[in-house]
Amino acid sequence: MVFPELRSTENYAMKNPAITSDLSQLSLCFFIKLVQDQGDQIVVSYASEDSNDLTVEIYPTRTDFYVDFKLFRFTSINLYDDTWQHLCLTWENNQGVMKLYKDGQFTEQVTNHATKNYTLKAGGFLVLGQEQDSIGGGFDHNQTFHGRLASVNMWDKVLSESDIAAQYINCSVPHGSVINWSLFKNLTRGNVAVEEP
Ligand SMILES: [Ca+2]
Repeated sequence: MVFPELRSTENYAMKNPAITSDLSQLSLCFFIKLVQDQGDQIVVSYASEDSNDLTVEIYPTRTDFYVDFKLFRFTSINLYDDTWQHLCLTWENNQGVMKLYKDGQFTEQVTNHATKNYTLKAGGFLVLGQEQDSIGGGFDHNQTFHGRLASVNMWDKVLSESDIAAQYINCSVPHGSVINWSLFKNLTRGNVAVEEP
């Protein structure tokens, strides 16, 4: 899926409702290819009536994930190298721990105790390529994604490192139990292009 260089709030993919039951843990995985760019880019945002439940925001020198507006900041990876890279994040609400895996390998973990016992609410909007200031809208030109995405999938559990490594090594990704990439091909808007592999 190709998000064009010319930033526009018209370019995105959206699924609603995206999650059918509340989540106390999750894994979100995708392949991403980025060229050098200024500022921040939103890869994924999930918003329900209660909150901006999940946001993935990439900056040139860091990658920020939010659960319920609570920040998990990762500084160990640089994604702006114009190659395909595989990212997985896992989060659970027992300890509020998020783990990041890059190219199938565990990379870094961050704990935010403020997310303990939080659950992502079902029935919200999941958007690829834009950040939602309101549910399903309120997009900001400056937070638009520019790059390529593939195999965006989400599960309602914390995947093991070996599960994640297999996704990367095999390049064949099982369908996510919560978000299934194959459905997104028909949910693009604007000038987002779908390329068959
Ligand atoms: Ca915003």
